[in-house]
Amino acid sequence: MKMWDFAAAEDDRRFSPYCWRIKLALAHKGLKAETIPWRFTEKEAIAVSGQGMVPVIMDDGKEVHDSWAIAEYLDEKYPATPLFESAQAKSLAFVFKTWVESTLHGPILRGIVVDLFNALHERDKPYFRESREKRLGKTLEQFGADPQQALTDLRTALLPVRKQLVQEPYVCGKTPAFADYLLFGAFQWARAVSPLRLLEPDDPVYAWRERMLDLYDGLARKAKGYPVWA
Ligand SMILES: N[C@@H](CCC(=O)N[C@@H](CS)C(=O)NCC(=O)O)C(=O)O
Repeated sequence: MKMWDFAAAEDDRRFSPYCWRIKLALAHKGLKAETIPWRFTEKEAIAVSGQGMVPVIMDDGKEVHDSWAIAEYLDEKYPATPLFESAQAKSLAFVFKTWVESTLHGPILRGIVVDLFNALHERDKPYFRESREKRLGKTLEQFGADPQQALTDLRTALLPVRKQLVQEPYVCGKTPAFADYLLFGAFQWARAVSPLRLLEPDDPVYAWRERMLDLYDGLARKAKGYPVWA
């Protein structure tokens, strides 16, 4: 299996939250993929997918893109160790995915946007600045002007997750599954490019993130990033 995976200036600094979900999902199933470093300005490399975003996977000659579609595909093709235990769990995970993207990605990006920009490959910087400033309606620096407020917003928004994590070790209960990977991707995005301390050590979400970093022989902890919570 091959997977196109977003890289920063260095090939081994992999930061995409959507790609991290899939790397954890593959490890969950004991599947291996060759990850190919990809950048914003390399759209032709994934032209086979008919769109311009990663993750994209190629498995047995079949192309699949979009992290949710890839998770569904993996559970269909490799049903052992499911990412979704039931149809009900999958529906709830879909709601959770939307919550992570609409409620958590924003404050995290406000906290790390300038570090993220600085970490990008030089070739990607003009594209990122132009496309994001158009989308945000302000400069990256204006958007990221108040990282402390971003942290407050993020930690407040994490309340529902925190309530779960004082009861059980994972979002999905006793063992991790796709909803954990959805949430963890957001933290791994920040860790790859920014020293900003997103969580305090007394936060149950912090302890969960430590467990997630250790999963699958430390897959996420071994990845290049900042040891901000050390
Ligand atoms: N809905 C997609 C979103 C993927 C996505 O936004 N990928 C970003 C990387 S984090 C991307 O490839 N962006 C390319 C661009 O903005 O041109 C998924 O879940 O896979």
